[in-house]
Amino acid sequence: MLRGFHITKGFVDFPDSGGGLYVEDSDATFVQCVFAGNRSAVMGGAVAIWGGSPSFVNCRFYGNDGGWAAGAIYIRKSATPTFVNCLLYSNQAWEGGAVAITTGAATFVNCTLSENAATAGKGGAFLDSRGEAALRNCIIWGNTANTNGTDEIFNLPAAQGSTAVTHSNVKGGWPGEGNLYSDPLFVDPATGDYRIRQTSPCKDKGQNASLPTDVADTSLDGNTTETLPKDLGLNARIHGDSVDMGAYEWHPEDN
Ligand SMILES: [Ca+2]
Ligand SMILES: [Ca+2]
Repeated sequence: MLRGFHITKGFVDFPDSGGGLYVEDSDATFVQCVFAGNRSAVMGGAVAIWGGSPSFVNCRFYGNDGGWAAGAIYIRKSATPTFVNCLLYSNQAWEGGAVAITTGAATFVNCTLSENAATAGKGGAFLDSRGEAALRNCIIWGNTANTNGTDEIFNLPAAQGSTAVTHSNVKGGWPGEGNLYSDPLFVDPATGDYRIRQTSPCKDKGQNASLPTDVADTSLDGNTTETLPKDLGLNARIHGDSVDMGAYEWHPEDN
């Protein structure tokens, strides 16, 4: 387990991928890590995941540039990574502004993806070509793509990429149980503050059953079998009636 690593300003040139980190057939867990300002000429500005089942918990990815595809995270070789309480913003690539999945099955729980950009093609936040992705309790809002109608999520239809979205807030809407299309009311995205305001429609609209166990021990109490107890800000993951959508739980002291 790697806790508290900051991986910044890495670069890989053609034909390599993963500007900050290349993870091959690994089940490593990355906790409270920051990936910022990394760059790839081809695929995966921050991280390339080739096989394996790595986990990223309470990690932030911003300002990464993937080159051709995957501004932050590139997934292939049937990898099955998991992302929990992660924030991905202001990443860019020609296609797949934050994430591109060639093959594999990625799971995102309580992640926030915003202001990512596909500068020359499709999928402002997600580009899923032949993989499967499950997005639960997520906020996917305000990403942009050069191709009309693919600002947030794009599945390559002919290749049967499939992104299953539930209990999430997606700008423009997306089919799936419990999904919303309503401004999440971030506190101050201009300064990277993607907490939600008291009046946010995302409050209490996640599904508690989607929360994983605390494998990364975000609470640092030695208990890794309890239900995820912390959010990205290390505040209680559930406040009020139910878990919120997104990486941060709303708390009265927030705003
Ligand atoms: Ca709540
Ligand atoms: Ca714990």
